[in-house]
Amino acid sequence: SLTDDVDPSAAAMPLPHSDERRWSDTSAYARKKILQSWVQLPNGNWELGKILSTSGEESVISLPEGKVMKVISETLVPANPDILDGVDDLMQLSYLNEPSVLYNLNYRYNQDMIYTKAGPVLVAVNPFKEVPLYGNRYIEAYRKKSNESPHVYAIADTAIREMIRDEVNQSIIISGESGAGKTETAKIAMQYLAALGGGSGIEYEILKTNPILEAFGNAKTLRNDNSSRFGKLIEIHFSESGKISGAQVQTFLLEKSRVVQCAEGERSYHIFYQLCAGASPALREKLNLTSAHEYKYLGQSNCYSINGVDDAELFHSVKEALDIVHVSKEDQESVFAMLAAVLWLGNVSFTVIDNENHVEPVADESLSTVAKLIGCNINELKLSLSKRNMRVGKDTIVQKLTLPQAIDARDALAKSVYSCLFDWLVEQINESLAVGKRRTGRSISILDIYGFESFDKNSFEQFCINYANERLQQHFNRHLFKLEQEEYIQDGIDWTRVDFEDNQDCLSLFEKKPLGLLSLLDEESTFPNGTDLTLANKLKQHLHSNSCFKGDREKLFTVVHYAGEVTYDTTGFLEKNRDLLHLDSIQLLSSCSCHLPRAFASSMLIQSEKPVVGPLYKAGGADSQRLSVATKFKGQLFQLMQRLGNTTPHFIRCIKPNNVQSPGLYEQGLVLQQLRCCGVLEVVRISRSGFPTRVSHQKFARRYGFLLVENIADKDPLSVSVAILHQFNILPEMYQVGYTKLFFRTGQIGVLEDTRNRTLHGILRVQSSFRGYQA
Ligand code: AOV
Ligand code: MG
Repeated sequence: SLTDDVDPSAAAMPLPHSDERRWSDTSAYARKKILQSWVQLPNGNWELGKILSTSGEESVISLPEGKVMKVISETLVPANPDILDGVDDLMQLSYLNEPSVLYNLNYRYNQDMIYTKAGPVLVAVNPFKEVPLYGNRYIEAYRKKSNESPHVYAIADTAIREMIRDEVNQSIIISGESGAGKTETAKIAMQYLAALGGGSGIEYEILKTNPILEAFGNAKTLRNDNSSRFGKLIEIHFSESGKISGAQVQTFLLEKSRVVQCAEGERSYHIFYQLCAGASPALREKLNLTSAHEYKYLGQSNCYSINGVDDAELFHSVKEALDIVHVSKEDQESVFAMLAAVLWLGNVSFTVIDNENHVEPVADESLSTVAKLIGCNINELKLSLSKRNMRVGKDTIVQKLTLPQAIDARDALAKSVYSCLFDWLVEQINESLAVGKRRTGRSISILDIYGFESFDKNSFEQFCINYANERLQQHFNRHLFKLEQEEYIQDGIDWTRVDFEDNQDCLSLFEKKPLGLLSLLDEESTFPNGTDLTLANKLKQHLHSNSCFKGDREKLFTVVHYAGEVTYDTTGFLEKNRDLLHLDSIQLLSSCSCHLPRAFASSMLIQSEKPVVGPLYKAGGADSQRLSVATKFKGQLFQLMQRLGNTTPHFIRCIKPNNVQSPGLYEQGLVLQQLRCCGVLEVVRISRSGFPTRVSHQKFARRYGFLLVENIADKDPLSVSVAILHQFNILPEMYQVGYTKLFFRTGQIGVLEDTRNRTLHGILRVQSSFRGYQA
């Protein structure tokens, strides 16, 4: 049979060290006698072939459907025996190479087994359809460990157990490209945590934050019908008994620009369409609401609905969810009024009033409705959209606005109102979830940020999103490769280095001072005469020699990201980075009779460290202290990384098998590119030859010492540890003894834990029957 011919020692053999960036075990094994092999077809896909004969440098291969091909033997890549088809951990593959990994994931995917372990990392391939893997029956099975196949539930289960066992906060870090399934995965993890840690009812509230945040922070893009346009970290708090005691949501940089403009075929935030479709007649009347088609902000992208999505129905779920997180009916109505105000603002038009092309808003239904909805004087609204107060030295001068300036002022107001509304909602949610306020015990954080994006046209938003993904990728690298290897070396154990792709160079391109992308962007943002073109030129001038940077024509530049090259268009960069707060808008909002706009005005003032007056970025002006958007974001990301750095991370890598959001379609090239760029293959390699579980001698001796038959508990921890290893016949190749810690291969500690649990259980039973006897 085919399997007999495969070298059985292959799996256990350490991989040869090599400078090859990808797989090093292919050619070495290819020369051995193998019957089944991967052949790369001209279209780049791999196909399984049988080697019919080999002579000299060439082999003759038979492919499915009777094709026969002559190929250079060196290009063949060994295939695994059929018996390994669909293994649930890629570490179990005898031949670890790209086509085998691709095949294995595909094999499982075809049977709806979308989860596969890659050593310590869970790989999730997006099914783009409902798969029968979730719900109470499954949760129960994972809780009881009667189902051990890879799953988000299993990851969440490990996180809870390790949180309790090690008394360390945990994090579940989900990454992957846009549309790969991060947000769904985050919800699945939350579902499990809620089921296990539930009881108080707070878990129900936590789950209900999802429909709210998705309605207000997700939108249809060309990549994903439900694309998150903000980053989210939800920290779920547990009491000492392992029950959920509360939670806190932190969000990152919402894409504001979408409120006033989005690309053809995309949509603005879901909630706008939901409101237009689902509002009751009474609410419609109150908000003077019409259909989504009537609003200019929603009309420009020519896309109003999403296949298979009922916006009206979703509006009701959002209202229900708001009830559950204790947003009062009155507040909900105010929220909807703000949304309607934003929509109506988009319909405000302007008319020229003098021969210098100054404009003022047309006093029509849109203008009066906005004034009514936010509760302000219509004349003040009109003024704030036609004039701007500027401070020059000690004097205030009034500048009349031209049409582009007025449109800017109008859109800026709409964007601020929406983003303040989003932040306000997050605040309400947090107040509702902060049960008891007192934070005892431990937490599990789930991170779901917007995935890496590359469109035909990429702007400031993609620039920030992709920068965030670089940071996250480094966290992944650092944890799984660098720290791992450094720890082995520090503890003096045998270890051959595995090379991995470091993205430090790209991060430095962003972060280096003073000549990095962010610094140069900020510098140009403070120059009164800076334009998007001068920014592009400046970047090219200073960064042209950087290997991660490529200049391009006019306003374009390209960054070589870990996940691929992205060309950015600097159009709008400066404005979006400055994110001007117009004093007039803030004043207007603070004069409103409704409480929400007033709350927005004060939060806008708090956000800016200095009082906001006129254009903020006068050279040397007092207001240039205000942080730019990019710098603030960078600060948030650093904080995030620090927080995650204090947790035990569990990584989930979501993979998008096709670009058309379609079930059953598995494109090899697309999957391979994602596996490559996020280092999943190297993770398997390092884990297979590595020792992922490590315990200090003390801890090990303390935990398992009582299992020893021979009483040597008074000996030093190292001797106790070694005695335990011997008593349990742990094979020498399965562990290494370091100076301070013991290192184990995957799965080894499980054997010991089982014995420990069984023994403890036995002891408890003996004790309770003893008590029974006394009574
Ligand atoms: P993302 O979060 O990674 O993209 P989503 O989690 O929104 O991606 O997933 C995109 C779509 O894929 C979902 O709307 C579902 O239709 C489908 N999907 C994903 N995971 C599953 C699953 N486990 N079962 C069934 N369908 C699934 V972005 O937010 O764009 O980076 O910014
Ligand atoms: Mg998402």
